[in-house]
Amino acid sequence: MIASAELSIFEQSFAADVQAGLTKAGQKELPSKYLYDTVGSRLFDVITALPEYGLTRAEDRILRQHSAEIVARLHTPLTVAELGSGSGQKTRGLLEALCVRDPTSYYPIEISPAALAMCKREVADIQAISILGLERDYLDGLAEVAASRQGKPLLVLFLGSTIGNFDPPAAANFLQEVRGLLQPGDWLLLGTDLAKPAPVLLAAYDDPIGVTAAFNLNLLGRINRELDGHFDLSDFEHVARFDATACRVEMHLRSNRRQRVAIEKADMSVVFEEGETIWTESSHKYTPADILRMAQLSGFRCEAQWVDTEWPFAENLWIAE
Ligand code: AVJ
Repeated sequence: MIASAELSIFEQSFAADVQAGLTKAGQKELPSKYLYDTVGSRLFDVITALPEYGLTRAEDRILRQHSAEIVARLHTPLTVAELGSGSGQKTRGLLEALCVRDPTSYYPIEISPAALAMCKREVADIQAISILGLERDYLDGLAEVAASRQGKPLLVLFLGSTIGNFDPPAAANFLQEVRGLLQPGDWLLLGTDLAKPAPVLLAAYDDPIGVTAAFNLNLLGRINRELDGHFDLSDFEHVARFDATACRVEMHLRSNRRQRVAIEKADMSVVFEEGETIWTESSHKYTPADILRMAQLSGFRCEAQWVDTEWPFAENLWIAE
């Protein structure tokens, strides 16, 4: 029997992505979306509480301080779709403000079933909300929501600077695809972390109690659990780097010695040299000019922007042209 016959559809694509990333010539890599299994989603929630990781609190402050103004600019009854809802905590206030005005359908789109379940629990008691969670990739989920919008304008939420995980050409391409699913006049509320000094960023992605290290290493743990991998996690180390030219923080996992690791369900074994890394995530940081350029490149007009000054972060309200 061929191995793939025993794998679920999810395992097949996870195995294919692992295989492609770890056999890449030059820099090995793994897609950051696989960081968010049940363990990874919970570790990410702990990261958001760390004093060094100011990003989530900055966005919370913006959404709390300006929710009345944001809602006032969205002047009609809406259907809301959220790309990557996570635990739903950051969205709750905004949904409450919308639902007080009009009954609102909320579609969280989330590939992590654990996060989706948490999100539904978090917003379930809001008056006049109707919730339909979609366990899909972002664009598949958004296409479904767009098809069932019932004549109302769409508000797409893409918060937390998740856009920063795409490199700039992929980000522009992704936003163009989002735009392609929308109609003129639909909205996108986009969270973007802004450039700040390298030491601040490095501390945010390499915290002193090791939560981010655990979050990163869990990716190898997940490969062990779900693909019968044989990684010894004590042979790898979390590394955070700042690339000033690209203005991004990178997370890597560095092999402490030369070693060969088998991954049974990906039908492979891979050699790591001593000091070689697997690149697991990029988090791009933006200038206000970068954000305007992204809007123009992808067919949106920037309607408003709110910036947190304590931890530079911008919430952008874009309108589809
Ligand atoms: C949830 C993708 C925005 O890139 O800052 C946190 C994930 N990685 N610490 C980010 C993350 C390391 C986070 N995003």
